Amino acid sequence: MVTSEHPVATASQLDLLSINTIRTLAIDAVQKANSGHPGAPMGLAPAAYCLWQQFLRYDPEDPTWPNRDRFVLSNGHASMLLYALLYLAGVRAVNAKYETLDEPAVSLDDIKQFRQIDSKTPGHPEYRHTSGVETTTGPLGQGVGNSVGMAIAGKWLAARFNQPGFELFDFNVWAFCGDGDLMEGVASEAASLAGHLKLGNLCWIYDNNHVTLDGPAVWSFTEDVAERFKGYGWSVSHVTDANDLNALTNSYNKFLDGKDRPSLIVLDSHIGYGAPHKQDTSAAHGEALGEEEVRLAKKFYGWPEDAKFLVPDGVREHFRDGIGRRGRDLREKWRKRFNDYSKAHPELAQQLDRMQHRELPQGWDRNLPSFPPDAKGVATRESSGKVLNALAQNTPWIVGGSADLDTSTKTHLKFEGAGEFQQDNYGGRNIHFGVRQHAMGAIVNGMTISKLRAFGATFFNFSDYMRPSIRLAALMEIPALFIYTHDSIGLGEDGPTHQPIEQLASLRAIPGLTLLRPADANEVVEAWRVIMQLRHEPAALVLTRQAVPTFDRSKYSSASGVAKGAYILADAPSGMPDVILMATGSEVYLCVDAYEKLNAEGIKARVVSMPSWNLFEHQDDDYHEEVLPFSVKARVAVEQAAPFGWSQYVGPHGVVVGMRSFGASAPLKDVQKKFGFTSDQVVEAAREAIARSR
Ligand SMILES: Cc1ncc(C[n+]2csc(CCOP(=O)(O)OP(=O)(O)O)c2C)c(N)n1
Ligand SMILES: [Mg+2]
Repeated sequence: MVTSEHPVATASQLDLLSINTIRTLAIDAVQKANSGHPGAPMGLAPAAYCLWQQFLRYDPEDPTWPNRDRFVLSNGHASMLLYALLYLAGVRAVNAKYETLDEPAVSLDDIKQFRQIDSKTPGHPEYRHTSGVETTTGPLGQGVGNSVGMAIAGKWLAARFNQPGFELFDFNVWAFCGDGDLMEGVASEAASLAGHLKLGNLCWIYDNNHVTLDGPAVWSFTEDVAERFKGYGWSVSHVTDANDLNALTNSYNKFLDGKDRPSLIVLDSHIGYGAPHKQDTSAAHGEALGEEEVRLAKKFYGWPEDAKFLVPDGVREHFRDGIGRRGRDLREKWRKRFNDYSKAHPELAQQLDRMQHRELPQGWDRNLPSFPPDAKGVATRESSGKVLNALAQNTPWIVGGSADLDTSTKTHLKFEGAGEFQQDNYGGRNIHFGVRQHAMGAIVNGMTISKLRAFGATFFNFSDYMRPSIRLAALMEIPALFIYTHDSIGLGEDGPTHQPIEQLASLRAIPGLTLLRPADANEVVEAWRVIMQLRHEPAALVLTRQAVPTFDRSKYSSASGVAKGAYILADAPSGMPDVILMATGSEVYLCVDAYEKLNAEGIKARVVSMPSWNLFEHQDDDYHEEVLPFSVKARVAVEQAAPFGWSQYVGPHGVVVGMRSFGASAPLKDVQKKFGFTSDQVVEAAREAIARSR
């Protein structure tokens, strides 16, 4: 057997055989697909093998065991590393009901189908698509961001559920990352918060291989990463040879011995072969090696040069005896402990069970406020804060916070015992994310994956700062919750830097994201009802800074229509309307005012409140026809935002009263007048639409 120039001195033959199996599976899969990144899996195989085989507390037979260690591959382009591990460790598949199946998460055939349509082995690891993948990675920096959320969740779960004699939660979160991850701002934000919170259950393993896609990392990345992380309050250790299993073992042990702060292990490695003189460029540049290079690589590893997808006898058994046996023992002990716990603490055990299945506790909607008609009304951020506080008392695993805007977003949980999540109070329900929107998004995702109902809040305009994480929440089909206040030019004096324009259109374009912009306090209640019952979709709740009237629901229809995304709020006294006025959020009352004025003039109008386009799209054709009859061509849409997208509802004769420019800094009334958001303007638009449709 040939070893590298930096021989794995203490490696047993089986260790090396296993490591090279991971490497050659990655090489062969990428070569067959003629696409992908073989270099990172080749370089990282020893570190990953050592972690999985010796340290990871993970039972391949039960991949959703709540106290399993989490393994995050933040450098998702190294996906074949993860697929090889899932296959070799024999991780089983889990179905949509969270039932473990008698089939592998990834088979050898799946590996042969790397990057092919409908395979279990897509280009980058996808949560929910492939069992055992703890989070979707690929957009660099997100995975390590998620890992901080998982570590927060681990601390929170321990604080809430561990009882004397019952240590239910003590899992660790291990994340692999590369230069790209550590260059991304989201990783820095997340690391800064993790250091502040002293998350000692978190370990990042940094593949310091000195290259990125374009070439040497020094072209753009020369800072002292170790010093930077020390500055964040992390413990930093160094492994100077990524093939040295002893050194790897020591560094992992050092992390486990520490635990008073997060750990960064800087792993000096060589992309590709794993040996300095053999650093090949193609692997570093994210391409298949090519047939000739594949043969050379195999020769270098002492592998049969013509063998493809070779898994030598004994390798899978070796994993079974290592991670498999250790994981099963730990998990069986835990299950037994949980059984006893269920008897001693039945209520807590039931809560855990519900959480794990993304179910709500009984009485989750107890004591929700309802709001009497009020012409002056209340800002939807205010009513939402009341509803959130009621809901969070009923559902103990609602945990979240804002990016330093609690007093503005009204998302602080104020009831007795809610508490602040801090390094000395990991049971707190209020998380202070600091001014770190992007990390907040990634962290909320990580907490949500860990089965908390996590939320993050900021001004709507700053949703731009976290869009990549919102998008991933939608892709992962997780019920992460994003609360956005100050939702339009209606915020007034802060001006155009803070006034969202295109954000509604932009978030509506994300597939699977449920966006709700309620019109009044009672719509807020209904919006929250919808949100709480989401299990596999993220939600964005978009709220006003300014007061909006609370509609008289004895005069207009019930707010329960929110669940259908759009509903007739006020209708023409008899028969078909001459014109339909549609709006969301704070513009609905302008339509109601206009409706009354038009009625007085004998023009039959209908008002459609449309808090959620995508919920409306989920309704059937009959409902669409009921709310927006095809025959009514005169239609007006009113929204203090870019008109982009409204044409699908107003049609060719319709008029959109929207924003065609950025806003302006001025008191609310002046801004609304300047940009034409008055009920008289809506009446004008209605006349125009009627004229156009004739
Ligand atoms: C946010 C983001 N930007 C760009 C890319 C494209 N990309 C994939 S790998 C890579 C290079 C990353 O370098 P490094 O993390 O050092 O990985 P290595 O090549 O060393 O495995 C880039 C730019 C990406 N996946 N995500
Ligand atoms: Mg690199």
